[in-house]
Amino acid sequence: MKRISITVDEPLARAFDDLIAKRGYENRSEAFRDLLKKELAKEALMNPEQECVAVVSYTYTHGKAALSRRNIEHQHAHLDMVISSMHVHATHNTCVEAVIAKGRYDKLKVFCENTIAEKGIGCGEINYLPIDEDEQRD
Ligand code: NI
Repeated sequence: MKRISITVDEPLARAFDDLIAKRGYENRSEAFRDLLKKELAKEALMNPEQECVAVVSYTYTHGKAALSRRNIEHQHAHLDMVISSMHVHATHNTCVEAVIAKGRYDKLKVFCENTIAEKGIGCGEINYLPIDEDEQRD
């Protein structure tokens, strides 16, 4: 660990402390580390070749067999990226699926965006997590 200190104005310090309390951080260092990691992850995704894991999640109406079949076909067509998928029967009418895929950001982005653009998908979200096989950051 390396110690760094920063200076901010009073209103920003208060807002930061409010955020820390609201999110349940134990201290400023933990909160600041998370903010910094989030910015570094965003910066990493500026590189289209960045290796990532993506989590694509979406809802759709139960009983849409054609959509289910298209989703499965789409995943089979991208076996090189899809690691896992999960289906949850959220209500009698709503299904939730989460697909985890790994690969280069530019290729993953196309796969993920096409997944949630499929006709019949309710709401969809994509979360990209840059990964670095060589470096470990805590
Ligand atoms: Ni279901």
